[in-house]
Amino acid sequence: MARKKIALIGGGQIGGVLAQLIGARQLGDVVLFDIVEDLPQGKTLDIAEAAAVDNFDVSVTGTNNYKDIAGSDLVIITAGLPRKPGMSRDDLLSTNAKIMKNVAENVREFAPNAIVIIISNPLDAMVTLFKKVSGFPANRVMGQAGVLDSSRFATFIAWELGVSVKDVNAMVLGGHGDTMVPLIRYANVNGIPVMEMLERKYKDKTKAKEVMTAMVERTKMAGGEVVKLLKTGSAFYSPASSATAMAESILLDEKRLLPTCALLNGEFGVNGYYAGVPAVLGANGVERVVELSLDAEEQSLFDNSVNAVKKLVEDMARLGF
Ligand code: TXD
Repeated sequence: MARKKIALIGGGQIGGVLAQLIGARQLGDVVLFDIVEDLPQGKTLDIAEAAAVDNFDVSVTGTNNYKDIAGSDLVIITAGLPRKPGMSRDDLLSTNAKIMKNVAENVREFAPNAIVIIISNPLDAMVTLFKKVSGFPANRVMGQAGVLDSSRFATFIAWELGVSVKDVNAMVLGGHGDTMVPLIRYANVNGIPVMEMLERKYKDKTKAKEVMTAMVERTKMAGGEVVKLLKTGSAFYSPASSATAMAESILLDEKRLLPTCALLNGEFGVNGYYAGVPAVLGANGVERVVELSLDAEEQSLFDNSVNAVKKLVEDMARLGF
């Protein structure tokens, strides 16, 4: 079987870690593209020179020419500006929409059969724009946000309960903005509801609720917390890991059920918009969206989050995209 080919569009912070992770895991040959001259060549030379130590022999190369992404099975897009302290993701809309339109035109031309994972912010709008410009079918266009947001939620739960994060299952749905929806009722540690563990720990239902609310709020603001500390950009290790998990599920046809920014076609009561929902990822990309029952409060939080996505898409249309 021929090796898979993975193109990474954007050779900045996340793109660099992605090239390293995907190379080291030998998921396929990696081509890192950026408009900045020499940057992707330099990063990939550095990564390729670690191959002898890390024992991988896929090729990891850099380019400023879209022709080199031809024949890619998977394209992961991080092109665009990251946030600076005090900025919301939505503040990036006009700059990154311009970049995404250009990227989508080139991916459509040079890698027309690829499955595409978008990471650039504001995520839900960028995925919507890529889908519109590329004309690719919905199963081949998705965004990464939920795997990261869920991983952040799971981390805070593990720290709070003093258990390994490996045993925590937690999921965040909705848009990748401040209205995202961490699902409290479904969060568990190897099947044991997190709320029950908190109630036993504190022997007090009100206190348990307060602790959970604090974790939910920290999850929603977790991106901003990192931006504030880094000062010059946003999180990059964890977004790259999260997209790599999605890439692996697609390239190895694992059919993992991962929170994914996918196009909704009536699921969860939403039609024609992208939002974070559980989806099965395999060789055909988003193979299906998995519905689950939400109670009245969860549904209203989800609707609120989807409304934020709708507003963002309207703002983008007003800007001419
Ligand atoms: O979970 C998530 N979805 C995210 C998303 C979590 C954290 C950050 N997320 C967003 O990813 C962030 O807000 C940004 O919009 C993207 C990329 O973040 P990164 O930290 O990697 O930004 P960098 O280091 O600035 O890299 C962006 C690169 C940089 O090298 C530019 O030269 C390049 O994008 N760039 C372009 N590449 C190709 N084509 C065009 N037109 C272009 N313009 C800039």
